[in-house]
Amino acid sequence: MKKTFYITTPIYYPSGKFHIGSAYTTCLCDSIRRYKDLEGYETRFLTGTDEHGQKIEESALANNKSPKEHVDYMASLAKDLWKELKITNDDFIRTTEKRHVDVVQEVFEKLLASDDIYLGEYTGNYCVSCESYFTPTQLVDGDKCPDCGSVTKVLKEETYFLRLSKYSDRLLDFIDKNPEFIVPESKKNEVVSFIKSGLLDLSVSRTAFSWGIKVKSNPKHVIYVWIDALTNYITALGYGSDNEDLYQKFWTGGDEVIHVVGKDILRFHAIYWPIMLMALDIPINFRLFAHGWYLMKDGKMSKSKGNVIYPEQLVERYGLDAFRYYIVREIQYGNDGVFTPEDYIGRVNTDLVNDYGNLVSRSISMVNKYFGGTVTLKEHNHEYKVFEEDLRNVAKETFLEYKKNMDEFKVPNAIQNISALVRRTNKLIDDTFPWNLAKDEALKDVLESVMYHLLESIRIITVLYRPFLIETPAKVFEFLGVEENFQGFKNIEFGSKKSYSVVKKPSHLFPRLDLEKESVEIKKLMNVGKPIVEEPKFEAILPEIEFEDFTKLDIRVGKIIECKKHNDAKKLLVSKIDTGDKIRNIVSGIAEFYEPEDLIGKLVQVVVNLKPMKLRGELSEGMVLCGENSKKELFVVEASDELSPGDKIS
Ligand code: ME8
Repeated sequence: MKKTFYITTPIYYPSGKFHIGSAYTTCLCDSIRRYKDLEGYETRFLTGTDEHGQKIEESALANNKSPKEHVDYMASLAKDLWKELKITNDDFIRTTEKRHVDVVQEVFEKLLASDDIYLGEYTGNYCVSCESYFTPTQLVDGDKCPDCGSVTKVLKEETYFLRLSKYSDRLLDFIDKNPEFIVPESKKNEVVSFIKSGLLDLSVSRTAFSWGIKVKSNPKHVIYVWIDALTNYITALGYGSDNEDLYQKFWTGGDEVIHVVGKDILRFHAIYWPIMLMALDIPINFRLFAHGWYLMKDGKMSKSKGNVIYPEQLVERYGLDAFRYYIVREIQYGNDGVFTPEDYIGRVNTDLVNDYGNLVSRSISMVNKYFGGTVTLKEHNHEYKVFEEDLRNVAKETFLEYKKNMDEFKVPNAIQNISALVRRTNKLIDDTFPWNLAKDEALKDVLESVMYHLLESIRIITVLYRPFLIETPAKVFEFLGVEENFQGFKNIEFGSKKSYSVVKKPSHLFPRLDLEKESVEIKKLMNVGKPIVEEPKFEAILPEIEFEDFTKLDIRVGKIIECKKHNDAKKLLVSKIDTGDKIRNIVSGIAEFYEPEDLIGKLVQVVVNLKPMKLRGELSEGMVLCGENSKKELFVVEASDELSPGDKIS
């Protein structure tokens, strides 16, 4: 019987159009799935959308739609995108589907009945965007979310709690006994220290909004979006339904289950999910692979920064395979990666155009030129045999390394293994000078053997590329006349296919890209098109105040004397400002918009009678006034040159 393999992406929030970040996780999973298929596993691949919660409710409102209309539309866009990227998911779960909702309600009731969930009260700063509460020490600038920077709201609500604390020792013990549960190891260590720092019971219901799955026994509560979302991995297999066949096959009786997640949501998957399963008495037989992020040169992708790139744009201009190759190749295992137009074009040109595409086209053209298109494995004892033997050894080693890397989810490393084999194969041409061999009739067998080695190596390379290049392998196999049974791992060994008849005129695989011109084109693509979720244009005017309220503010001219980056917070700058009375230490959240040296010497406006507070460990004795433009960029409000430090502003 075949071993089973079940792989999942996170279910994405359908709050906006998906950028290359979501496409990264999905393409990564699809490549791993395709690899496991080649390995002979029975595979299943799940993706979907996480459609409840306040964030979705608000983005529906911003689009003048009901939440259901909004998620229906967004889920259809997601499905179209995955189709365009030739993602092979077997199922697409939406958390608003009945098959999911019914089971989540039952799961909640089960956890209530076992007293793993209890009713209590919670007060705290809540970030709508991240659907999470934060403690005062976690907040930035007093009330901002440490993850996304949005202003949090203070909420007080009756809420159900999940007893995380009860399970923390069991979870630590589980992680200890299953060292491969979370990879990479560095991410596992983060989780372990988080658990060791003490787990508070988790608030798992909300009363402040209604777009969610209702608690069956107390419908004024909706179920916390993460409890709802995480359950998708088993509801999609039919857990708790009339037909649990898939659940039994791939989960309880399955061999390998892997949840692929971005590092941002590791904690939910590494702590809440296993604890939910323990409480439900369901085996934790999954593993977690947490990957890094695609960043842009100026940090996170965001529409307001004008640095977003969408997968469809790259596919349309450069083809599916170039995109799918780049996206899984560029982020190194365990790290973040930076998307730049130059790297994109450079990677495609180097690996696909120059190395692979060129190898295929020149090999086919030589086989046509010297042998009328047909070559067979030939024995010879010429000195060139050592180069061929070396190539065969490299091919063998490559496959072993590649498999090891793929089994450890080190996709970029596996691709590098293939690239090395491509280079080694190109080198066979440099080592043997076929055009010289062709001049001597006595060396015809040697030349044919060299040609055969080129084609056999291209076949192996192309098999290895199958998880990453979606359309190209079929073309190359057709160019080379490779039958289906030589297109998989079964006959990967060098020498399995003994002869080749190639096509006369292969079509072009990858057109060469003009680095400068195309980099400009990609920059133009960034952030064009109408964003589906419009940014709010004009912030509402606050309610009227009395003149006395205004006079409570003491605003003075200040001169920035020194300025440096905050040691511990990327968004903060720490300045020494002369405000006439003294030199003040002031922390401002403007590091994304200014280099410290740009500010030194500026005359600015400072609120000097704000109660001093500590921001990430730095004392702040006042506030520099800033204006925010529609792109959410901040600029300090400068004071006239006619004014001096300490002059009063009113
Ligand atoms: O968190 N680089 O959904 P989400 C790499 N609904 N990956 C990125 C990325 C980037 N720049 N941006 C997003 C949620 N991702 C929850 C998940 S699962 C039970 C619930 C990928 O739409 C990455 O995998 O915010 C990240 O973890 C995920 O999208 C977050 O997707």
